Amino acid sequence: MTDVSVLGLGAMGSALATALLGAGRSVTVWNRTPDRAAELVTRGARGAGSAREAVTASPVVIACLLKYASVRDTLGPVADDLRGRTLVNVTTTTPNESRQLAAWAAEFGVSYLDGAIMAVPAMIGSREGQIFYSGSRKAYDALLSTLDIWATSEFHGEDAGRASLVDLAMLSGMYQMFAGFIHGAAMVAAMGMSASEFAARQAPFLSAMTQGLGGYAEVVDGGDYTVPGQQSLDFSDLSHLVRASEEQGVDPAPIAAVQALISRQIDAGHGSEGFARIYESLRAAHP
Ligand code: FVH
Repeated sequence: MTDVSVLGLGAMGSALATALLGAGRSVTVWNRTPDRAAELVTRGARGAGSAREAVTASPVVIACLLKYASVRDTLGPVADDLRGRTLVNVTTTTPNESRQLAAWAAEFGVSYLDGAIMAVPAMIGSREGQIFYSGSRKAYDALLSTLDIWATSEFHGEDAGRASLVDLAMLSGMYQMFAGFIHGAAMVAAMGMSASEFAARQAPFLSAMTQGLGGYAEVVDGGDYTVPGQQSLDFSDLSHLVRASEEQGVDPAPIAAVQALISRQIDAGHGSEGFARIYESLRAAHP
């Protein structure tokens, strides 16, 4: 028996297994493509010849696979072998997929903890990264000293989908920021500014703008978009940004999406209210 089994030795799974070994845990590793286990075995991990062998080698099983389907493909056939063990699934899944995995685990008597990794592999093993967890509180408490080897751990509740929801909401903000930057870079490229020069200007500007998040959050949480001192939707009309993008022959899709949210509220008669009111456009799309 080993302390922990890690299934999936891609970039992240290998980093998790390496950190566990570095902290003195005994680790069994398995990967669909066996070659990827070789380096970890030379570092002291025990290589398993099958997912079943890996699952039965430890009381704690970590799944770090590509996506939901990979988890079902790998663990479905060994469900009975998981009985009585703890499954920590750090594969990125949607909230409902996480809940489905938790329900499936419960059916087979498996204690389930869902993990959402807010770090890149190089950050694993430091407090810099964060991993959100949700699902079994009992499993989280029992495993905390192990989970803390990887990053700063944070428990988000017994609804197994919560960690994933927070993770994906955070990533939504991040990707839209990156897309906004790349859209801006495409606009200024028309006049010969390199993306690197644009990045040097954009980074401190965006960083300063994050100070505004708290103010928007207060308005959204309070639900009153008429609070004085806000930038109104009429003032925030971004048609000129859309036109400027088109003038440069650049697809305005990222900024046009924001403008569509604004227009919907202006058209409904809320132009004098604050920018945060676009929250209502989003809620209307997904009641
Ligand atoms: N890498 C990162 O920065 C991010 C940070 C945030 C969280 N993610 C999530 O972590 C999961 C694993 O990511 P990864 O970086 O390790 O991904 P890969 O290097 O591409 O490795 C994928 C592993 O999954 C195995 N695999 C894929 N499909 C199957 C399957 N049907 N059955 C069994 N195993 C499967 C794959 O095996 P192989 O191709 O080597 O045989 C790799 O071990 C992921 O959810 C990220 O979103 C990482």
